[in-house]
Amino acid sequence: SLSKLLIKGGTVVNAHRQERADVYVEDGIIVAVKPNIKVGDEVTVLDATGRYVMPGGIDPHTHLDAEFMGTVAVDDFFSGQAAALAGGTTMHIDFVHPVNGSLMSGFEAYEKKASKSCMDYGFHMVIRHWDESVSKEMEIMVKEKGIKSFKFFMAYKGTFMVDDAVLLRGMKRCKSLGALAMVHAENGDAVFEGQKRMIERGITGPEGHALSRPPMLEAEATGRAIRLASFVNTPLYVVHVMSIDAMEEIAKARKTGQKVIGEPVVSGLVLDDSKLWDPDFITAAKYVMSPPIRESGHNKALQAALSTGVLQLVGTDHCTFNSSQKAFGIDDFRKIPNGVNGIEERMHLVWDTMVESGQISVTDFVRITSTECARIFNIYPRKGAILVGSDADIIIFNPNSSFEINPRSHHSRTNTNVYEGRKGKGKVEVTISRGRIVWKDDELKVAPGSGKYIPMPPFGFLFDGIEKIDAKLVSSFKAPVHRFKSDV
Ligand code: DUC
Ligand code: ZN
Ligand code: ZN
Ligand code: ZN
Repeated sequence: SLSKLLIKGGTVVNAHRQERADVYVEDGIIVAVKPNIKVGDEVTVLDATGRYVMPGGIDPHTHLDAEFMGTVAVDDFFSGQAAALAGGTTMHIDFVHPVNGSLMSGFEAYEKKASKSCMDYGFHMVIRHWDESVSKEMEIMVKEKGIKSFKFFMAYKGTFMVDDAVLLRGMKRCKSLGALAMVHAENGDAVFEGQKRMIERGITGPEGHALSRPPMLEAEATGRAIRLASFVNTPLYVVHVMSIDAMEEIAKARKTGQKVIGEPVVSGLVLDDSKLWDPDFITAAKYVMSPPIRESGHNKALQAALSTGVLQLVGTDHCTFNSSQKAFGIDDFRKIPNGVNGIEERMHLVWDTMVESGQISVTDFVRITSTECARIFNIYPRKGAILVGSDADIIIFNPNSSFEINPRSHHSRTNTNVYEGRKGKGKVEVTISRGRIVWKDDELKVAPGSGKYIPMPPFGFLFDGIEKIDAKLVSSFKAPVHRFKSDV
């Protein structure tokens, strides 16, 4: 059935400007953005007076239902996405792992995991080894499956880690396919040595996690990946930039004009490593992720880098484990499943940390939480914008209300929320996912199977400036208003 929705009286914010306008939605698509839209009785009207009307968040970095370190992350595609929607995020991009070396088997396994989705999602693909079949399958992923980004782990020796030879070949293949190479940048050999050193010294607790893999190892791998990408002459996306040291490598490369994208994650922006020294094991183990959350000071510097554009978009690395899983590492920090939550908290924490603190504008907020991600993965302006023809993934945000993070009322399945007790200004009051009101009055209304896979189209405008993009796309974008006619 044709659903009609009017969002009235708010301030519409896009990455390129904000304006007083109403937003009219039909059948999941934005069909009008202008002041004083008049509608009939059959239309659901939401009052957004005094509120911002913004594109729903897009989280570029999540691990839902992920098999990792001998266990499985507790948030699957339904619970993780429900949590996301309650926090104003309407799309995420997850990492597909190959199965038995096959990218296609991995893709099919993830299609299955994602069949219970309640919001839209996309995929990156992890490359773990190299041979002819991987090279061939990469082409199939790009041309037939809508995957345009491939991630290489430079750490996790013995499981995910690839060496420089694989990384180089992978980067070359990305270049030839017009795909984007991504790296988890830590020197995995040195981390392995560092971990052994800690255990030999009797440091078996979570603090050993931080001590075994210092910022210099993140900086080394970041710099190495940047130079290899330069050698191959292909763009590079560095996931979860956690330290000043790694950020400076990115800043240096970008200054020379190299195409390097840096993604900080919420934990790196707002937390510090002090909890890793908590005498209570579980309290400390909750905070174990890789690269580690750094000493106080790195967070502020990453915020500054985000505000000046050295880093461009915010992810979460949402990968949640319950305390019973974190307890696997009670005698040895190397066995603590790595990962923290964030998919539900990202929008509020970025608002509070970056906008409320005066470091960035409201339009910048939209850019770093949504538009930039859509642009990098070439789904803008279908996603990441409130424009005629865009998908109706929209939030109504009240800057004068407030949020408080409470693991008893959060929507993730995890019992290890690292943001417990945090509060601040601003609240996502309504979330709309392709025209459906899924979050309102603190209530979720989500249905498994309602989310759609969003394939990434071939790159066209990648790495142009945002202003240029908008001028170009706003004038040339044909509104696909009837795209879902067949569903009606
Ligand atoms: N780091 C984490 O903390 N969790 C998932 C994967 C990763 O690289
Ligand atoms: Zn193989
Ligand atoms: Zn990683
Ligand atoms: Zn990750």
